[in-house]
Amino acid sequence: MRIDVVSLFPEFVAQISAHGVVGRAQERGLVAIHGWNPRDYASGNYRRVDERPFGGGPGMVMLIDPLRDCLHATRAADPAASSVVYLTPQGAPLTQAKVRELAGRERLVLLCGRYEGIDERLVAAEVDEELSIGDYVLSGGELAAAVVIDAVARLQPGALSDSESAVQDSFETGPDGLALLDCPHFTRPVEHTLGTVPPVLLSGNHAEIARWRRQQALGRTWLRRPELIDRERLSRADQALLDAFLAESGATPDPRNP
Ligand code: 9WO
Repeated sequence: MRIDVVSLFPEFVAQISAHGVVGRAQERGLVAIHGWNPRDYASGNYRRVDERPFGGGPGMVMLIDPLRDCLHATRAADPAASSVVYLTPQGAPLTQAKVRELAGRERLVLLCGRYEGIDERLVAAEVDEELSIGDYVLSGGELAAAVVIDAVARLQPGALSDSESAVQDSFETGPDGLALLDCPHFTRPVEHTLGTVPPVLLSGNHAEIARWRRQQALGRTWLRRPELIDRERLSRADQALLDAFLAESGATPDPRNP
């Protein structure tokens, strides 16, 4: 997969993506990240990329032409079709389902804005979709682009050392189509002043351990993100696990109506 990043700070995104799973995925040739700077496509002595907004108000707006020439250059650099994704709080929410869809594409162009944003005519003419990583304002799209790159790169076949681990993570969907939060994790020592490890994890009984983890995942999802669970759609076994969890924890049966 090829990912082009259009940004006034392309090296910033490349730097974040040089480590860990994404760095390894690049070394293995599973993803190639290319940075592009619209300033290189700006004209005049000052190489301006921004101007004051029509209608007044604070801040600056990114000019159409340097961005357009830069985007056209990214397109010309590779024959594979590419969709242009603009990272903005006005975009559709990024979900794991969306990440899976993006990860299956041959090419992505991630467009990062700075200042107050990009001239809307450039967005209308060149952007295929707008994505948001959450309801907060950053100082630019670069960190959001790094989030997209990380989420997408780790799904490339061969990116993770244990091919199972991607499937087990929070928000990865199980065979029943249900997305649950992750269960808690523990490592040595067994006894610590902060507490002891749940005995079931030391039992060596893999069926019991799997059951406990499933129960913890169901319970925390129910308590923390009830909107992720449609109780009616749970299997009988899962309903029983959840009921036992709630009985044991003394939690309110329905966090939506406490
Ligand atoms: C600034 C602002 C200030 C007050 C009210 C609303 C506001 N929106 C913005 C804004 O969109 N600024 C952007 C800065 C311009 C485009 C790039 N920037 C950006 C991208 N900030 N935050 C993101 C972003 C991208 C994806 N997901 C979450 C946030």
